Amino acid sequence: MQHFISPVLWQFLIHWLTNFAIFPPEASTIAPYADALYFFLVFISIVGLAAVALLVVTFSIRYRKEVSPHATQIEGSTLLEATWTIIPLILFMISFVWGALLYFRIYSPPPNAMNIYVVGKQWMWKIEHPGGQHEINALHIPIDQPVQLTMISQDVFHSFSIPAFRVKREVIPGRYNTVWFEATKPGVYHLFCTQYCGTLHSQMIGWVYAMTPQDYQAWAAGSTSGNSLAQNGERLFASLGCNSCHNSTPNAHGPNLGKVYGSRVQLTNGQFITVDGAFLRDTILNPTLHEVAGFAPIMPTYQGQVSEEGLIDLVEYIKRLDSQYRIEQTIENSAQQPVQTGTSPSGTSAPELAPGMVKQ
Ligand code: HEC
Ligand SMILES: [Cu+2]
Repeated sequence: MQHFISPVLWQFLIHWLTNFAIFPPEASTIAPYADALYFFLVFISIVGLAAVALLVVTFSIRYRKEVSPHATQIEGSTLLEATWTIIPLILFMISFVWGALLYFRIYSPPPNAMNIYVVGKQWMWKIEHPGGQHEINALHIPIDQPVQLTMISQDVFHSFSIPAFRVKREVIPGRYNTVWFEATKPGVYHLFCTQYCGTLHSQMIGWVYAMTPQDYQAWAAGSTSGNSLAQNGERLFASLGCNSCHNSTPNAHGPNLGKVYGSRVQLTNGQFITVDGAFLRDTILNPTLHEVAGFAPIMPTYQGQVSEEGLIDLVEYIKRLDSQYRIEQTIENSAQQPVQTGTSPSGTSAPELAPGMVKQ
C-alpha cells in the first residue's frame, strides 16, 4: 500500500490512526455520558441508513419492469403513515430528552468546583490559578475534583476544547464564559482552540496535565509566583484608588464590598441581581450598566486601565472579601507605603482571610 501513496501521507495516516485522533480517550466524568448519546445517534443513523438502502435494493429488484410493468396507485394508508410518523417521533423524543438531561449535566457546575481562569489571545492560552500559578498553553488540574474554568478573550473569538474531557466552550471578548469538568484519569491530554482565530490559529494548542491530588498539590506549591490572584487584586485595588470610595467609613461614596460576592443587590431600576464574577467585571469597566440603588452614579470607568489579568485579580480579591477587614488593611497598607506595581513587596500580602474573620 505504501507504494501507491506518498510516504508523507502514509506516515500521517499511521500516526493519526495510532493516536486515536478520531476517538480520544474518555478522561472525564461527562465523557461516558456524552459518548453514550453519541453512539446512540450513530447507531440510529446506521439503522436508518441500512433500512433505506435495503428497501431501495429490495424494491428495485422486486418491482422491476419485467416483473411489474404497470404501476399500482395507492391512494393512502393510515397504517403506513402512522408507522412512519410514530417511530421517528419516538426516536426523536428519546434523543431530545436524553440530550436535555445531558445538557443540564454539562451546564450545571457542582458548587464545590475549584475555579481557574483562562484568558485567550492571539495565539495562546493564559491560565491563572487563584493561588498565583500562571501557565501558558498548559493547564494543570487535579483528578477527582470538579474544576470550573472562567474564560474570556482579550481579542477575537476563540473556543476552548479538551476532546478527552468532551468539553468545548466559546471564549468571547468582553464576557466571562464558564465550563466545568472532572477529570478521572491522570494523563496528558490535548487542548485546542477550535475557532479559526487568525493566521496562527493552528498553534493555539496546549496540554492538560491531569494529576493525582497529591501531585497537584506538589505542583501548585512549587509553581506559584508568590502572590495569589487576590493579593495582586488587593494591590491593584489600592493603586487604582478604589478604596477612596469603597471603604468602611460611614460617609463612603461607594457601597461596602465586603461579602458582596454571591449576594443579591438592588439596582436603581428596582431589579435585583446576584453578584458574580461577570457582574464585578462589568461594574469595573462600565459602572453605569447596573447602578446599585442608594448611591450616586459617580464611579468612574476603568476601561483601558486594567488588563484582563488585572480584572481577574480584582474579581478574585472582591470575591474573597468576607468582611471589611481586607479593605481596611488595604487602606492601611497603601497609606504606609507607595504601591509598587509589577514587583511584589513582601509584607503587604496579608495572610489568607479565614472564613468568618471580622474586622477589629
Ligand atoms: C469615585 C468613587 C468610586 C471609585 C473610585 C470606585 N467606585 Fe466602585 N462604586 C462607586 C459607587 C458610587 C457605586 C454604586 C453605584 C454604581 O453602581 O454605579 C459603586 C459600585 C461598585 C461595585 C458594585 C457594588 C455592589 O454593591 O454591587 C463594585 C464591585 C465596585 N464599585 C468596584 C470598584 C472597583 C474595583 C473600583 C476600583 C477599580 C471602584 N469600584 C472604584 C464608587 C466608586
Ligand atoms: Cu483561537
